[in-house]
This record gives sequence, structure tokens and C-alpha cells, in this order.
Amino acid sequence: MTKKTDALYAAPLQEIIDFQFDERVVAVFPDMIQRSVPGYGMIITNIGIIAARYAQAGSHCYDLGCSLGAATLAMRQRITAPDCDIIAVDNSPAMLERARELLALDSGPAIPVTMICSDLQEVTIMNASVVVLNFTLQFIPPPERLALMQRIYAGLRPGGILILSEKIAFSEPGRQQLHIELHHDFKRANGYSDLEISQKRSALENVMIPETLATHHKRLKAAGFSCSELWFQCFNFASLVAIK
Ligand code: GEK
Repeated sequence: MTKKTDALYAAPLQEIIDFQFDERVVAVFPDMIQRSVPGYGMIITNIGIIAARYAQAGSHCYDLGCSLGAATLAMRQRITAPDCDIIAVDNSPAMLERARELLALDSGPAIPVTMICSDLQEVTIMNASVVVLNFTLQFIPPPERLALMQRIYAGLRPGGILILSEKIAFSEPGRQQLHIELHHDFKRANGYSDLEISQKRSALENVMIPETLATHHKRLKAAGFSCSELWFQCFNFASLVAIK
């Protein structure tokens, strides 16, 4: 199937409403995320590679905020530990419906996948060896983030990991501005207009709240993780792996 081009913010909008993961976003999501998140494809491939190293026999691997299931499918392709399954969660019914269709087309190894349409805050995390939050934590209100990290930590087996990818902020204004501008250059190079970039930015302003890398490392430590390692960064997009 050809990928539908994201033009959701191409025309001037009278009123910019908060960004929602609805049917219109689902229809263009693969194109939107590829053209908006530097290194997205590489991150997805490497989530599969990292998960394969840490997945433990007889455990669950979680993909929280799975969208169309890209990280789920990457893990499914690579994990070889016996008797593992993947639990993929998203609270957007439109996303999950499309994710289920894509999963049905996947001819990869038959690691069982359960897709759950739910707020990830309501999903029990237990007997886990891998938990993925790939650009999802940024949509959880900051005051709730530590409790979520603690719940993930409690649900992981010793030696289990959390892969946490986020858009990040910088405390120094000069660095913050530089990375914002470089990200906008990246989007322009991928065909987005200045109008699209600015309207999308306004739509995300109240719903997506990036934090600094220092804040993430500190919170992971407070939740109990013995170490958290930056394994990917391009401009203001980063991914960490935290180990229990
Ligand atoms: C990928 N991980 O392609 N509970 C469940 N899902 C949520 C919640 C919540 N409270 N809040 C947001 N979401 C994916 C990309 S996109 C990132 C993740 C982006 C879901 C939301 O519905 C959306 O599908 C996803 O988190 C964020 O690897 O678009 O910037």
C-alpha cells in the first residue's frame, strides 16, 4: 500500500485545536512520523535489536503507546527467547484498529501479540523483561510520570529494561533554540512548509511536554533503575535504555 502524505496542517486553519490521534492522523501517521522524527526508522530497527538482547524466556514485552505497532513488529521480528509475548497498548481506537490490520498482514515469527485499547496508566505491568515507551511518555502529564516509571520498574524482572524515546528540551536557552531550529530545518528538508511547522507546533503545545535528559535520568534513578544510558540522539530527539 502506498504511504499517504501528511498534509494535515498544509492549509491555514481558522482555529488550531489540540493535537489528537484520530482517524485523520492515523491515515497519514507513517509519513508524518518519518518526516517529523529524526532517526525514527533507525530507532525502530534498534528497538528490535535491543529487545532481542534483553527479552527473557517466559516474559512479557510491552509496547506502551504503540500507535500502528512499528516497535511491536520490530520486536516480533527479532526476539528469539522462548515463550515470550508482546502486549501493545494504545488509547486511540483509530490507531489500534489500524495496528490490528497491520499485525494481521505481518508474516514474521509467530510471537503472540495482544493489542489492548486502553490508557496505558490502567494496564498492569508484570513479569516484564522489556518495556518500550517510544515517544509516548511526552504525552503523559509530567506529575504522573514518576509513578508510571515506578510501576514499570516494579513490573520488570531483574535484568529487564525500559527503552524510553522522547523529544527532549535543553535548560540552556541557546541550546534549546539551536535544536528547535535544526529540527525545523529537518522538517523543511522533508517537505514541510513553515506554515505546517508552525501550525503543528501550536497543536502540540499543550499536549506534548518534553523534558531535559537530566530530568529523565534523575527520574529513572528515583524509580529504582540501576543505570540509564543514552543510545540515540539527533537534535532534540533521544532514546535511553534503563536497566533494572
Ligand atoms: C511508534 N510508539 O510508532 N495511553 C495509551 N496510549 C497513549 C496515551 C495513554 N495515556 N497517551 C498517548 N498515547 C509509536 C509512536 S506516538 C508519538 C508513539 C507521536 C498514544 C497515542 O495515541 C499515540 O498513538 C502514541 O501514544 C504516541 O513507535 O506521534 O509523536
